[in-house]
Amino acid sequence: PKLGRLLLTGAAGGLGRVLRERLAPFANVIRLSDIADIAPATGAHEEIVPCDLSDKAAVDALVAGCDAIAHFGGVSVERPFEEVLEANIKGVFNLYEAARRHGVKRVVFASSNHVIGFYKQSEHIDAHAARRPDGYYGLSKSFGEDMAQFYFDRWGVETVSIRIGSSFPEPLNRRMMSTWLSYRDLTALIEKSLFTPGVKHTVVYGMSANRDIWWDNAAAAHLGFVPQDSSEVFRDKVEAQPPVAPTDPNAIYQGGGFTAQGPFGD
Ligand code: NAI
Ligand code: 15L
Repeated sequence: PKLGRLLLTGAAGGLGRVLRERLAPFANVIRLSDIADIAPATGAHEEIVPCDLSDKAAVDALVAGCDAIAHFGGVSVERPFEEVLEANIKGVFNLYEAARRHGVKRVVFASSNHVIGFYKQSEHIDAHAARRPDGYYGLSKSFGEDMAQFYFDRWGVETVSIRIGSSFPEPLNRRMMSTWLSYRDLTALIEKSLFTPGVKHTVVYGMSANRDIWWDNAAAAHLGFVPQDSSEVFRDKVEAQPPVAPTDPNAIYQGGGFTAQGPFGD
């Protein structure tokens, strides 16, 4: 299957720059959007539409004419609430409201492990575990998942919320040996998320086939996502790093150091 026009928000970001190339085969046209500068279009299959996600009218115009949305834009780390509010909370409302108005049927939402970051690394959870956000950023992703559920229940807009672990070229530390998601597996998961029929609102953990995992994807089995990569090939390199103290949040919590951010501004 192939979409007519796919909107990618966050196109100037770390993942956006990767997905710009990798999602291109899934649509005739990929509309690339960000508040930051985006490299110029490389051909007729790309459209560049700058947009601030907190600007409702601009997001409405951005979404018009799109068949599906891969929502990767917004604040991607822990920040003061007021920043998270604009980009992620108002932003996700503006996006879903535009999706409803323009009849967009499918959203892939870049949620995060920080929705459940206060679980211990010794705990194993599935998508139905009560959320335990580890900061304002995690709270905004939790809100985004609720927004997705509401827009499905009320308006039939379907979403796959991918609780991405750590998607980088390689795992950067011991915690990421468990949370790592390769770009290849991320791309495959987005493909499943865009094209699997009847997903309603599905929550899936975005992780590769790592050795020591904390998350159970049984509730998302209908996606048929089977990761191909594993952090294991980087083990020697990661374990050459200095050890992490057992009292360090990076060794205790699934959300690692995000659990120990803030307070901001006092
Ligand atoms: P990033 O920070 O590199 O990219 C996010 C992009 O969103 C940036 O280019 C930024 O300019 C844009 N943005 C920020 N505020 C905006 C606004 N008000 N309007 C429009 N655009 C705005 O982050 P990255 O790593 O590429 O992550 C992409 C998405 O995936 C984010 O939503 C992040 O929360 C999520 N994610 C990423 C993970 C990872 O391991 N890379 C892990 C979990 C979630
Ligand atoms: C995230 O949600 C962030 O966007 C990313 O930069 C990483 O910090 C990742 O989580 C992680 O937990 O490793």
